[in-house]
Amino acid sequence: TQRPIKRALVSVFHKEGIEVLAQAFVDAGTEVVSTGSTAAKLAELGVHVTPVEQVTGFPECLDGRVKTLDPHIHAGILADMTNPAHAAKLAELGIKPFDLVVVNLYPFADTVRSGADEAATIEKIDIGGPSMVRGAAKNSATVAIVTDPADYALVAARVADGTGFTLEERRWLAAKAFAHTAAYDATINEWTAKHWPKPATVASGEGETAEDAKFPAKFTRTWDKAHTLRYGENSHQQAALYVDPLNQTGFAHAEQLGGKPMSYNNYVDADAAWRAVWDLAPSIAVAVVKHNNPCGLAIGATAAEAHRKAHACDPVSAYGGVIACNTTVTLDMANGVRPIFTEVIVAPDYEPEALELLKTKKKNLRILKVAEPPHGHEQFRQIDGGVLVQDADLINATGDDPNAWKLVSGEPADEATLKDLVFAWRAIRCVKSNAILVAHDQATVGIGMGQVNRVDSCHLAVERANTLGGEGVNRAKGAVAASDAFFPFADGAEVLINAGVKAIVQPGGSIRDEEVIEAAKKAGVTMYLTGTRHFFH
Ligand code: 93A
Repeated sequence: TQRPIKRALVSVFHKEGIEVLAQAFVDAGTEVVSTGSTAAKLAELGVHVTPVEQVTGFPECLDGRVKTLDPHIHAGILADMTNPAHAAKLAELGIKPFDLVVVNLYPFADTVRSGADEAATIEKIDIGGPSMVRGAAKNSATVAIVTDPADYALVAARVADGTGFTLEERRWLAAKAFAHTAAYDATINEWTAKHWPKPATVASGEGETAEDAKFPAKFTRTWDKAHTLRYGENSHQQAALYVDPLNQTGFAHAEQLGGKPMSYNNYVDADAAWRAVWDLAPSIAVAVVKHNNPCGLAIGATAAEAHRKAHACDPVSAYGGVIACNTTVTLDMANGVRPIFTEVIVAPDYEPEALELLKTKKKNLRILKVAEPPHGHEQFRQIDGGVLVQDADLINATGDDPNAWKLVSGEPADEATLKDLVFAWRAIRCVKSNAILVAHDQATVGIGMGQVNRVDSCHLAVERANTLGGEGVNRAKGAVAASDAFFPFADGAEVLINAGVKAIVQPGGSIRDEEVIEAAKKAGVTMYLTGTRHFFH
C-alpha cells in the first residue's frame, strides 16, 4: 500500500515551514507542480518547479480565482491509480497522476478578524484550494493530502526515504483534510449567515416566525483547539479548550500573566465572574465566584472598595474563589486580595505595582487579562442527542428598566433604595435559580442560589446575610431583596419580610400574586414587579 512520492502538487498561502519540504524534493528529485507565489518560493529554494499553467495550458485568470481549477490538475488528483481503468484513461489523456498534494487555504478567518471589507473578505474564500484538498482526500487510495504545516517534517521524511506513505497514513491525512475543509466552510457559513440574512423580498415560509428565521436550518460552528487541559471537571475526565476562530478577543483568549495553568473549572467560574461584573457596567464592579455562582458581588467607588464589599458578603465561601473586576486592578485592590486564597483573578488590566504584588506574593494565583467585555453571543447547551440554542440573557428586556417597574406595595422607593433595587435586579441574573439576593449599599449581603424551591433560597439568603456579617449583625434588616422569578406563594416573600427587608423587586406573574402583594402590604414593604424574569439554570 505504500506509494513512493514521485510527483507533488504544492499550493500554499502560508509559506512558513516550506523549506523542509523543498529540501526533501530537491534531494529526492521529486517532480513538483505549483501555483504562482508558491512556485516562486520553491524555485527560490532550489526546487525545479513546473508552473501550474504549463500543466493546464491555460493562464491563471480572474485575479487568481481560476488557477488550478482544471481537468489536467483534477484528473491527476482524482485518478485512483489502483484502478487500471483510471490509469489507462490518464495515459490516454496524457495526464500524469499526483502522489502528494500540499495545500493550505486562503486565510478567511484571519481576513474577517482583520476587519476587511466585504469585497476583500469574499476574495479570501478559497475555491480551488478546497477542491484540491477534497479531491486528494477522497482519493487517499493513491494520493497523500497535507494541509497542516505541522506534518511537513513527516512528509519530508516520507519523500526522502523513497517509500512514501502507507494507506493508513494517507487515510489519516485525508481525515484531517476533511476536518480542515469542513471547519473552513463552517467559518464561511457563520460569516454569511450573519451578513447575508434572508431579505424581506423573500416571502417567509408558512408559519415561520421571526424566531424561526433567526435559527437557521443547519447550525454550523467551528472551534479551533487552543490546548489540552490537564483534566475536565474531575480528574478522570479528559478535556480541552477550543476557541472561536472569528473572535480572538473573548474570554477564552484571556492573556495569562501569572500562576498555574487554568483548569476546566477555573474557566467555567472565571467566565461566570467576568460576565457578572459586566452586567453592572459602567459602574465599577467586582464579583467573587465559586462553583459558577457568586458569593459576593458589589459596586464601589474604586476597585478596592468594590472588592472589599463583594468579599464581605460571604468571606467563608470566598475561600478558593475566582475574582473578576471590570476595571483596572489597583495596588489597593491587590492588597485586599493578597490575604485571601484565590484561584483566579480576571480584569481588563492591572496597575504595574498591583501585577507585581500579585505575581510575587501569590505565585499560584492565575492572573488573567481580557481585552474586551463579553460578546453576548448565542449560547449552546448540549442535551443527549442534540443541542439547545438561545440568545444570551443580556439585561436589556423591558422589565430591566426601572421606569417600567410597577409599584404594587408600599411607598415608592427613595433614591438610595431604588439604586439598591436596581443593583439587586442586575445582580440576580448571574445567580443560579432559584435565586434570591439580599443587597444593601450596592453590594450583595446574602445570596440564596440553586435551591429547588424558592422558600429555601429565601432562608439561605437571609441566613447568610445574618450570620456572615459578624457577631450579632443583622444585615437583612433594612436591606432590599430581588427574586429572579415570581414567588409562587407568599411564604418565600414572608421569609424576607420577616427578616426585615424594606423593599423587594420580583417579576410577578404568579396566579397568587395577590397573596404575595398582600403580605408585603401588611408589612408596609415596598414591592416592584418587573414583568421580566432572569432564570439561570
Ligand atoms: O482563487 S482560488 O479559489 N482558485 C484557484 O484555482 C486556486 N488554486 C489554488 N484559489 C486557489 N488556490 C489557492 O491559492 C490555494 O489554496 C493557496 O491558498 C493559494 C496559493 O496561491 P499562490 O501559490 O499563488 O500563493
